[in-house]
Amino acid sequence: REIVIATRNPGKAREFAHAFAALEVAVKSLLDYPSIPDIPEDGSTFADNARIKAKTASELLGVPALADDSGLCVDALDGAPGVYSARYAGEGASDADNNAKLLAELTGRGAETLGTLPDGTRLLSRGRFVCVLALYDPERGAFIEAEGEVAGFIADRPRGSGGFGYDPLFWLPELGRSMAELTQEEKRAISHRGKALEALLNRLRER
Ligand code: ITT
Repeated sequence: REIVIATRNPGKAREFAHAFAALEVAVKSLLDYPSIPDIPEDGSTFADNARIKAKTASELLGVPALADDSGLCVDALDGAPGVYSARYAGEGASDADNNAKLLAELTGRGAETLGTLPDGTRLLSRGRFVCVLALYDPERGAFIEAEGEVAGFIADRPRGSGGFGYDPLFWLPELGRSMAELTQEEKRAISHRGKALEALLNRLRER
């Protein structure tokens, strides 16, 4: 069995490959299909963008496709970067650029410190990661969707080298670690993506 994930984000592709390993499903991503053009994400919600990516990839490849649209919503920034998380510092921005932009925005707004960790790290805002998954089945012409979220704090300096994106700045108070300090298993158990995938698999089992 094989599933195509409609993503070119290597961090996401890695997490899906890990999650599906136990199910003995071979995972491909758009990184395996370089001839497929970049899919314009012009939706205004995570769900819109997930549907656009899943349906477009599915129609181009002629197989079911699963898309993940996700992002970081920061309270002190009124929910930004949200659906713009991947291109917060501009089109084609690196994770490092986006993290630098996030800290600059938070310090620029003079966000008050919500807490200080023993090593001096300051917690600048509450925030949450959101993930919407859309699986498009070309035979039925229908979507199956699921959503997951995880709440935490934005720290004023990075910690850890795992994960991707904003993980080094995302502090999980219950675990006393940043998202980038978790193993793949630990991240899957608590993350927005892990929860959304769990919900999606439950929905598929119900059918
Ligand atoms: P695809 O559209 O090809 O899947 P993308 O990176 O452009 O890749 P999104 O539009 O969904 O995907 O943007 C998601 C961004 O949100 C991602 O680039 C990160 O900056 C951030 N993000 C999402 N999930 C994350 C996670 O688990 N850890 C850290 N940052 C995450």
